[in-house]
Formats: sequence, C-alpha cells, structure tokens
Amino acid sequence: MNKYISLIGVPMDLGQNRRGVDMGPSAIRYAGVMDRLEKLNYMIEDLGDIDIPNPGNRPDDKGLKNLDEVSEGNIRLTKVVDETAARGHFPLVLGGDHSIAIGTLAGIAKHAENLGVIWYDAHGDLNTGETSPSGNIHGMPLAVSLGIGNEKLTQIGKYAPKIRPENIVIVGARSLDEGEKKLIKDKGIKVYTMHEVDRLGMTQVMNDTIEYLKERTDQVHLSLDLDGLDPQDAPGVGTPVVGGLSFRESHLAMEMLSEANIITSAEFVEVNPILDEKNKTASVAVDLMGSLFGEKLL
Ligand code: 4U7
Ligand code: MN
Ligand code: MN
Ligand code: MN
Repeated sequence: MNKYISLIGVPMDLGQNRRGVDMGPSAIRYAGVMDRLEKLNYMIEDLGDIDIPNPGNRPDDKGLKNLDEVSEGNIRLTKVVDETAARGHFPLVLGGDHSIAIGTLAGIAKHAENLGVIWYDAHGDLNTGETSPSGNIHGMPLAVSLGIGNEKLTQIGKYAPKIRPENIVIVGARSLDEGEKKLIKDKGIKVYTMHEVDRLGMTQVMNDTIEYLKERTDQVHLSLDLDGLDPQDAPGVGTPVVGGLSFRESHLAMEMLSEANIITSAEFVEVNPILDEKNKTASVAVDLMGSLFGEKLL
C-alpha cells in the first residue's frame, strides 16, 4: 500500500435535500482518522476542505438540483485529486454527499490505464436527469462517470467517460430505480445485491470482486457510501435503507481489500452528523478506514 496518504475534505451537501452532510468531513476528522492511520505508519497530510459554492436561488436546471454549484465544487475537487495523484499520494476523500465521486473519479481516472471501481452502496447512483425520481445529483455520480448525463457533469476534467461499465462492481445494492436497473442490464455492470451477499456470504463476494477487478483493471477506487451499511450500524446517513451490510461484513470486506492490496484511492461519503447518534457513523467510517489500511485485530 502507498505509504503517503492525502486527506481531502469535501463539505458538499448540494447533491441532495438534507442539511448536515456538509459536516461529514469534520465528523470523520473528529473521530480520529489522522491518529488511526499514523499508528499504521502512514505519512498522512490533511489538505483541508474543498471550497463549495453557496447554493444559487435559480429554478432547477433541467431537473438537476444545484447543477452549477455541484459542477463547480466537483471541478475544484478534480484539480486537488489530480494533483495529489500526480505527487504519488493516495487520495482519501471525505464527504460530503456522493455527488463528489464525480470529481474524485475525474481527478483519479486519468492516472490509470484502466481504472476499476468498487461502489459500496445501498443504491446504484446510476440515475440521469431523465430517470431520477428526485433530481438529486448524489443519485447520479456513477452514471456521470460512465459519460451518461448532463454535460456540465460528464465533461468535468475535459474527458469522458472516466470508467468502463465492465470495470465496476457494485456491492450492497438494495434500492435500485427502474432506469438504473435498465442501465445495469444494458451496460453489463456487475452487481452484488443484498440477495447475493446473503446467498454467497461476504467472503465469496469479495474474493470474486477482487479476482474480477485484478483480471481487467490496473488501479481500483473504492467509493464507500455509508448507507451501504445497515442503518442500525450507520444511522447518520440521509437516505437509509433497511436490510443492509453489517459492520462485521463491511469490516471483513475492508480487511480482504487490504490483504489483496488493490485499492489505490478511496472516498467515504454521506456521513451526516446531524442525523447520527453520538458520531457513530463517522466512527464506523474511521474503523473501516483502519481495516482498509491494514489494521489487524491481533
Ligand atoms: B446515494 C434515489 F430515488 N435513487 O436517485 C435517487 F431512491 O448517494 C436515491 O446512494 C439516491 O445516497 C441515493 O434519488 C444516493 C432515490
Ligand atoms: Mn446510497
Ligand atoms: Mn451513493
Ligand atoms: Mn445517501
């Protein structure tokens, strides 16, 4: 694993409706991310927070809420992630709502020949302005990264697409909209829904995921939405869905990724301290980062 980690906070809350997720980066820092990773002998720098524009008060742009502001925030994030990767550091991005994956992927993808993505999430985040039931951009970043959606988002970084559909693995899905299901089928995106996790167990799901990505990609980005976990273990999220991955399954998944040594960038998103119970969700995020970066129980 890369010994140099750069933390990048993204206090973005314009990709969805509930206030508070902009405080996610602070909550994760407060839960001790720096100490935790320093103990594992990483050289870690905190680049602070990306400046996110204030919401405009124009009517929605073609059904996409806060389109210009989400776009501008992601352009700024792209630049910082790009510079971080160019310096040979591991970008560890702290959200903020999941719309920030647009900028993270725009910044990182050009540093790989063939980037893989693990999308750990209750949702597919494969909507467009046409298929979205909400108009919230945090439900669209994976589609955008495939080059599908509004140009103010897909053209960030001045290239598209950022990733190939066959290089994506979604883990933990249990709330997919009709348009998303169609896109998954049309594009052949690999998905382990909760059904497969229950049938196969997390060990096989992660073994298969790792093998699949090793075969076809040269770098792998982990995009971990805390709502992939069950709301009992991660209550501080804006769009909770019952029947999710447990803390233990998630912990195991991170340990297996650490052993496989395939992850080259990561983001932990959707932590909302206002909806949380005593910073539990931010603490879970930091626990999972500990495992991802090689912490052992014994
Ligand atoms: B998250 C939703 F309709 N699919 O598009 C939508 F169910 O980043 C939810 O995964 C999106 O938290 C959730 O609004 C986005 C909805
Ligand atoms: Mn989600
Ligand atoms: Mn998400
Ligand atoms: Mn959410």
